[in-house]
Amino acid sequence: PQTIYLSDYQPYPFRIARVDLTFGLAPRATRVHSRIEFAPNPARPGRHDLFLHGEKLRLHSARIDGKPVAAEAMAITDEGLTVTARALPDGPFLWEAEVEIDPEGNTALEGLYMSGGMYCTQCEAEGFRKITYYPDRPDVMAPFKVRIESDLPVLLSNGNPVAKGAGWAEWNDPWPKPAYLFALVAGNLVNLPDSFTTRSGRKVDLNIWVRPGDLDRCAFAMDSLIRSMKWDEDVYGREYDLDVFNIVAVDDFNMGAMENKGLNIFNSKLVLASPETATDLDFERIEGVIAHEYFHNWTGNRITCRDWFQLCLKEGLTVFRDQQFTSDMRSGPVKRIEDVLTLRARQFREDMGPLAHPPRPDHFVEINNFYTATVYEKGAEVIGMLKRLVGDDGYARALDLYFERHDGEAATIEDWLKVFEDATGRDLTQFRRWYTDAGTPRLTVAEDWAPGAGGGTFTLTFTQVTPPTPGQDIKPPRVIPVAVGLLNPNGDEVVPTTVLEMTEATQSFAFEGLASRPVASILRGFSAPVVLERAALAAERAFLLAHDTDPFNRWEAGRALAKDVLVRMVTEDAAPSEDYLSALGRLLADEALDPAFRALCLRLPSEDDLAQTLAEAGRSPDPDRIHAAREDLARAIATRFEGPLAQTYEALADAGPFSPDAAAAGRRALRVAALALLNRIDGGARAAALFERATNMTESAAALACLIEADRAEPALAAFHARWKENRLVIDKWFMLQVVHAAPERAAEVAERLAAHPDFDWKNPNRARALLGGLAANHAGFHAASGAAYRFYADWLLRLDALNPQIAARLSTAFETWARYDADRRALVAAELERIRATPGLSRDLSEMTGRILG
Ligand code: BAL
Ligand code: ZN
Repeated sequence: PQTIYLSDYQPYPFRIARVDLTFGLAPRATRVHSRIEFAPNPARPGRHDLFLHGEKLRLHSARIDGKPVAAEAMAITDEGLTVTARALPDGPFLWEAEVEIDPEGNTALEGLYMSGGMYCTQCEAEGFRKITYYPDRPDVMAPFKVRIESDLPVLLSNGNPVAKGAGWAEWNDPWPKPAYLFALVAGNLVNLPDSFTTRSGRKVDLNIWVRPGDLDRCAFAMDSLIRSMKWDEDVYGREYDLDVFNIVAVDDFNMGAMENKGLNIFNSKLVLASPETATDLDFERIEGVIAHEYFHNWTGNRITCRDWFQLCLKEGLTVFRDQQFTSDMRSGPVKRIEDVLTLRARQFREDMGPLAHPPRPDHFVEINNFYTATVYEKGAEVIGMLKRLVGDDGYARALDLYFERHDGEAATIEDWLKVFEDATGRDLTQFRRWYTDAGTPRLTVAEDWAPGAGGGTFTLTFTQVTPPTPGQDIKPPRVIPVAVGLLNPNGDEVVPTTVLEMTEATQSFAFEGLASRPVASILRGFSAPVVLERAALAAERAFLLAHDTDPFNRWEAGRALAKDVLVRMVTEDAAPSEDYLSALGRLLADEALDPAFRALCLRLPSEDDLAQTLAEAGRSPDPDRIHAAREDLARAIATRFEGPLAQTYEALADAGPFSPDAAAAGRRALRVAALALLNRIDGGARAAALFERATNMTESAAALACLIEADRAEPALAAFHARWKENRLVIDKWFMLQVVHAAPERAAEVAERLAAHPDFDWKNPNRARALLGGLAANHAGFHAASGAAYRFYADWLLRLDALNPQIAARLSTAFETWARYDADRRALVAAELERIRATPGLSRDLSEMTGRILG
């Protein structure tokens, strides 16, 4: 397959003044009639062939200015259609084509496809070319008019409704957009209506469209949408720009959701929620993703990307904005900790393996393989650093300038950085490396204390090194904002948070006039996405856990203690340290702390995180020992603190009506965290009782997970299945929990048994992800020495690839860490990856991924 390079970018030779599409919907033979008004693009002078992308299309007719295009003037390949320049008029011309497509046969869920009897589209990144011939690239923007002909009752597309009648509807989207934002939905749907009046007085009709049985689970998503619209006005001054905003929930969807102009399409998992069916985490994700897709209206749609290399321009910024929104809606510190946990679990893991790439890659084979944690989460971190460096006012000025200067355009990372330079006067040449260089910098710190008559001087010396990543051996130093605060030995803050700007490979920063040697709190709020290597004593970490005024670093100190303990348990058979246990005990007893924060402190580092830490220290991680050590530590905590944990668990029993708000969710999080620890010593007794009584899914799922771990879940699993068999989203949880919490030695066998279950509808991406993603998340189970899980997983990747390459390629990242492990495991994984790679007919998606993972 062909590699596409950023350096090859050239503007498209034509502009489009307007697009008119008519769809005659039929499951196996949908007719798409297109009328596209082209004109030469002055940015590409001279005469050019007309190239239109198109895949899996049956062309019935093609005309230019009303005349059929002669066969000899047109060439059609698997990728598209070319009309020779000689056959084109000099100036503007009208292209008309009629094609036929097969939505029902479209199992890749890209382009126009069917899900449970409804028509739906997914065009990002390159799905529109499966709908009709078109320059399917984000820098070609045009207003679209759409007519849909179908007997289905609800017919939706982008923009505003124009007219409708029996069997047809017309939509007009006045805002020029790239084809990836096109959407069409047709189905037997019902809606939850509401409205929002923008600050300039535009009344916007809001609708969430779902299948008839799902209407009672849309209220939280609607509430989240209204809060998002208000927040974007209040915080970014961004107003909505159409008369309607529609959201549709669909069961079969490759992504989480999609920001199509005026018609967002969502995986039903990220819309539907009720206390009985959705966990608190589901509620939080729904709120965040509804906001994310809505925020794209300005950061993504009004200002889009020039080419797909610029994906993080819209995704990094929109993730950053949705993180800010969640912080404002909930708890800022808790959100920051959750985001860093995700970043480390997904992006650091990616950055330290064979799939490492910069937030702005410079080449790809299949763009769908670059919807990654690096583009999204690291892209957001980079914006957080920019904001820290230029300050809140500078950030606000830069964003205003960005919206003013680039509205209606397809922009680049260079454009983005230029608005910051112009708005703040700062030179961002060095900062740009965060976008172009892959890899996670490692920051080591040395401390020096020099007492003096007029007060002592405390010096921090930092050294940054970024390990090589594929294709990038040399990494020049980056700008790293390091937020630091100093505490005196009593725990009082003597130097408040100060941002040190590191620009060199090694650099020192001195704090003078201090009465006594301070304790440094470094990288407060996780001010840069780096690995901080600090040889701190356990007592110092315990001190920070008790006294740090920065909540993130307080949590981080506890995390570092837990990790140190676990690493020593794995490598030296050490017992859990007293420093850690007593610090944890104090924290558990501190009623002044937010329960959500305490819940996060009780959560032990994951097995994958420990494996990564050991690998970085040059040791080959043993998944069984890691699993055993983590279990031992959990048991030791439960034994030591049985009384306080039991008291916490009882005291936090839900009283009164359910609320999905952050405070109530935090109390449930702490309660189930206590339960998970106690489960190690009560044989599942509390979980069994809770499972019977639980009135919300957070507790119900937590109890079920505990029962599976205690190996007494059979009746509960049967009851859960019987109760929820009609609810696909809840049954996804039933599949996932069984695999994630299976004993490692049985994980592959459990997955195999579940794959044979009649409810394992593997063509549904959520179901496939529940089972296979669940297996990959069971660290010791996935890496069982027998290789059974590797084999099972590879078999399913191949099976899925034939149907839905995007899903198979995404799931293949489970193998990205293979080089960490011992020679036997490496040989087993390599054999599976080679087997996949050698399979005839493999998709471009999976073949690129297996090639990159193998290296
Ligand atoms: N643009 C793809 C889905 C999302 O990031 O919102
Ligand atoms: Zn997005």
